[in-house]
Amino acid sequence: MGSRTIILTHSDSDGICAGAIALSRFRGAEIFFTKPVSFFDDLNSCSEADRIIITDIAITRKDISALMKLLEEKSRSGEVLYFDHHPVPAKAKEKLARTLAVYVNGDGSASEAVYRHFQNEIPKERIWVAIYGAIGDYEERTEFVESRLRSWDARALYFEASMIFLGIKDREFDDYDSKRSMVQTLSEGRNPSDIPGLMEATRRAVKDEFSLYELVKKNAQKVGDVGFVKELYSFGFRGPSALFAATVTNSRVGVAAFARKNKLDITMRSCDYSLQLSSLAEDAAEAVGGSGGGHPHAAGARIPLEKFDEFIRELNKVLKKQ
Ligand SMILES: [Mn+2]
Repeated sequence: MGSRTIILTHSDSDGICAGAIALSRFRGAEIFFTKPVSFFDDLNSCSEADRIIITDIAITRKDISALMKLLEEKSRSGEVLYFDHHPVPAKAKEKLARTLAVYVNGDGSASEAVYRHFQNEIPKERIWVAIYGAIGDYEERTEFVESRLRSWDARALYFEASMIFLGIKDREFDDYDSKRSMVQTLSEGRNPSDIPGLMEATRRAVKDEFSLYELVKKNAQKVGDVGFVKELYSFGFRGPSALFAATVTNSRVGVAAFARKNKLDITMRSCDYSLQLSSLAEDAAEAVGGSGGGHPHAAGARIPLEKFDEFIRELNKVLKKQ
């Protein structure tokens, strides 16, 4: 019996690529997808693993103490390697660095972090996968990725990368089994364009995105410096919906809102990269009794259903301060 390695990763394109790079290093590892809300349970069910590799999974504020305990417990019975790029309080970061075999949480994509860690133990061409993951998360402008991009035909790499982040928006590839086989393919050094059907799926997704733009153009509204759309289109296109809402209304911030049960799910984007969207989302959401966060250029919030107008007002208020 060999040793058992489990890779827990996010199912977006950065997560898929980060998982594939880890799998290049630990051939035969088992791949599981998770997300922040189910991270605790999924990690908890990783039993009898000699090694657990976690990539691109954020720790939510709410679960932090329980997760810290669980990570500690898991690292007593095996090796835990954790690569992420989502914000974590400094104290927790220090503790994780002391407790886990490897803890990396820095700038850039999770794919970059995993690649940098294993680069001397995997084929040199795996940098392509790191670049695809970085592009998928809008994180290719780091010094490391930019310098590596110069060694290859960047345009060809962008073409391949788009087949991951657009392809998984299509129904044929949005399930965990398809994504798992994508991880496998990438880990073996083959490209997204080698995956049967993915090119056609990408073409469908990009067509959907352009028709979404037309829809947003017809439906977007503007209050102050915020453009928004409500209940437009399906999952997978929230980011573009929000961004187009800003673009077509010529606003600094774009919002896409979707009702989910008794809450409103808010996605926020901006073309103004000097804004810290995550703190805008957090402040405006907390002012109306919700919660928010994310990345500086891609953020979200969840607020009470009837608080949308108030949220937009608060958003304009905090926007004036930035
Ligand atoms: Mn991710």
